[in-house]
Amino acid sequence: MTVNRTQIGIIGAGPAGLMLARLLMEQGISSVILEAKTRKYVENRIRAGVLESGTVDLLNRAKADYRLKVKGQIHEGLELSINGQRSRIDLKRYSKGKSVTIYGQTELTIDLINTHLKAGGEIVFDAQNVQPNNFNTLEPKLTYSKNNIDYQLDCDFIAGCDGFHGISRSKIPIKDQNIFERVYPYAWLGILAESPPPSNELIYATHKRGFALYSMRPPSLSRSYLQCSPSLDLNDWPDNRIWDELQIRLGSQIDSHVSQGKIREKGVTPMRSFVVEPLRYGNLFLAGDAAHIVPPTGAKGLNLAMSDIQYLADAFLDFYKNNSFTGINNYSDRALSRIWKTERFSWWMTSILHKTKNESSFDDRIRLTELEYLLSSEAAMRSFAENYVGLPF
Ligand code: RFL
Ligand code: PHB
Repeated sequence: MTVNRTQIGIIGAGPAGLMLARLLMEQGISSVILEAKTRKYVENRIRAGVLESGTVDLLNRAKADYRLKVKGQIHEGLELSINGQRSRIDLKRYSKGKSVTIYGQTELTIDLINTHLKAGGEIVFDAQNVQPNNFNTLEPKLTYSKNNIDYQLDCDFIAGCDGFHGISRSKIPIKDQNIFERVYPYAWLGILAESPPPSNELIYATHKRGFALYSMRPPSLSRSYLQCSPSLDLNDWPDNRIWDELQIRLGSQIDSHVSQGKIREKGVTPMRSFVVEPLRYGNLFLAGDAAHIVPPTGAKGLNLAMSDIQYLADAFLDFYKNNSFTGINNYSDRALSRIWKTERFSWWMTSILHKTKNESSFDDRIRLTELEYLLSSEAAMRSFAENYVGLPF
């Protein structure tokens, strides 16, 4: 067994683990990231696309925003389409000048990996059977193997940044996990297509046939989603059917603009709200999707992972620079306060835009009235914009 040592052992090279490693390194704190997948796999995962300004600021702190500054597309508004009628929400106007940046999670991940490796950071890709051990003591250890060699990584703290299906959360005794969960009775069928999007801004649509979303990966790709059944069989959805359905749900007003390019990727994403409390168990700290999931409607998952990481990096900094446990002791409560507000917004936005199969006529009318109120009230628009651009970190 080869034994190494670092200050923070990080499980997972998703946005959370990578950002934590970057922020720590900038402050002279050492870490090693253990990632189960290959670098190629991690860099090709297609996911989020909307960055809050807090996330953009953090990328700047991480010295990983050199491409974002050039390629990120600033959006000052978005559109809501209700049964084909489109209305714009001016995010900038209603959020005191803020906006969101469209930049793929794939690109952000590549930038963080490149920056970290160039700066001399250590990421072990393809690490097998990563196990957090002894995290209830002052001597936590991570064990793993690579190329049939066994390794042990001794550290002061372990950061579980290994996503919803990772190992970290499962190592906390069930009796110590308070779980809050809602599984939605629908999913999203997502596509990435070689076609320019039909609008300069995102379009969130609710329609009798269900929710749809037009998003983009500038300069030339569109990213679109359709509400579907969680058990949808992709074989039943040839490209033509997807384009037809998008056109129906997004409304006749965009028909002439839809360009039906080659679909590069198709996938089904289940919808879930999930929080585990607390985020700390001994010297194991959970962050990002390992600790919580939001349905993607509000575009919050990645951004929420980033605010956790800012709080966690600050907590470790407080410990190493000031010899103080205050940040570490407060991490869970501090992060959960923002997590729950974001859970609420994601749940609300999901609920008002998706039609459920057995929705009563009353529920349907309330949903539409909620949207009508949003579009007709300055107070409601301010509340929406404040949440969509992101609550402060
Ligand atoms: P990740 O990205 O899942 O990374 C976890 C990493 O841990 C590794 N791992 C392990 N490594 C070692 N040992 C183990 N036992 C391991 N188990 C797992 C995994 O391989 C992986 O590399 O979690 P992280 O870092 O917390 O980041 C969270 C975000 O990825 C996620 O919240 C977002 O993608 C959610 N999301 C969106 N968020 C937004 O902010 N804006 C959006 O527009 C947005 N759109 C989306 C989304 C997620 C989607 N899907 C597919 C879930 C759209 C979709 C369709
Ligand atoms: C995306 O571009 O993938 C995207 C945009 C907005 C969302 C979810 C996903 O709410």
